[in-house]
Amino acid sequence: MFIIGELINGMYKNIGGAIKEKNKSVIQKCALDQAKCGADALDINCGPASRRPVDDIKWLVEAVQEVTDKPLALDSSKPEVIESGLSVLKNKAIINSTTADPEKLQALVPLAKKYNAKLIGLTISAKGIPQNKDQRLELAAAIVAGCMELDFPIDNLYLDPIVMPVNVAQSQMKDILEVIREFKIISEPAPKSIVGLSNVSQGTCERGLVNRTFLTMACGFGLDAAILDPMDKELMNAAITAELILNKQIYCDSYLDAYRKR
Ligand code: THG
Repeated sequence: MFIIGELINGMYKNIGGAIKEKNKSVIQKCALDQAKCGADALDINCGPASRRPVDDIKWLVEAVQEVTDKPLALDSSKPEVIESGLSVLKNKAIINSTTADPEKLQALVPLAKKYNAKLIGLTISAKGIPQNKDQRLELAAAIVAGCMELDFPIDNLYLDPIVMPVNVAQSQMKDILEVIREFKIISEPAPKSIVGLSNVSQGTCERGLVNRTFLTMACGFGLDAAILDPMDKELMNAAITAELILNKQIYCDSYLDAYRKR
């Protein structure tokens, strides 16, 4: 499982405050803490309150890459913000994200090619969030087609079914899980899959339990990557154990430690 740490996000008070006050050490500690807990990459999101996201993302990228060479996932709905982050990025890049809208694909797929970046494609369009499996697959196929037209390597594409909070869209959870498996049959080579995990537990009382249960189930449907809180040790242990059960890690009594030392 490819883990992208979600904690450098201006929606969190400490990070939002650090962006405002240009307090690098808060950001750098957050980057190092997540890497130490097993994050393979770090999401970078200025948050909804940022007045100057084009400048703020540059500052965040520069602060983070002073302390780690982990890949960075530039998280914004605005292509100009993503491009600004890419322009100063030395580490490997992940673009988070495009939608299935032609304007978005035409802006972001060439950028992903130019910077040799991985690309996350949300199965969403200007018409909104899909309400069933067929709509999700249709949007996924449109993203794959858009990437192929522009010669983007499909194995660098991560499709995201958009995880909804279970207390809002309980009847869609099964569709969201099943579509993760069905993404693989859209093309050869197959696109990969990713979820923003914490969405699933928003507004629930048992956030940790809801997160790790959903992640474990999604692993069974072939999930390749997740944006999550890597500081949640029980969650990370569940992810590692799910991979063990799926025969993606070799069993030994100390498999949790062995994974962390890899
Ligand atoms: N897909 C992709 N990228 C994404 C998402 C996705 N990026 C953003 C988000 N979704 C994933 N990251 C988070 C981060 C935090 C929370 C949810 C998802 C979260 N925050 C607390 C809440 O809302 O209750 C607030 C914390 C605070 O304010 O202190 O749950 O789906 N590709």
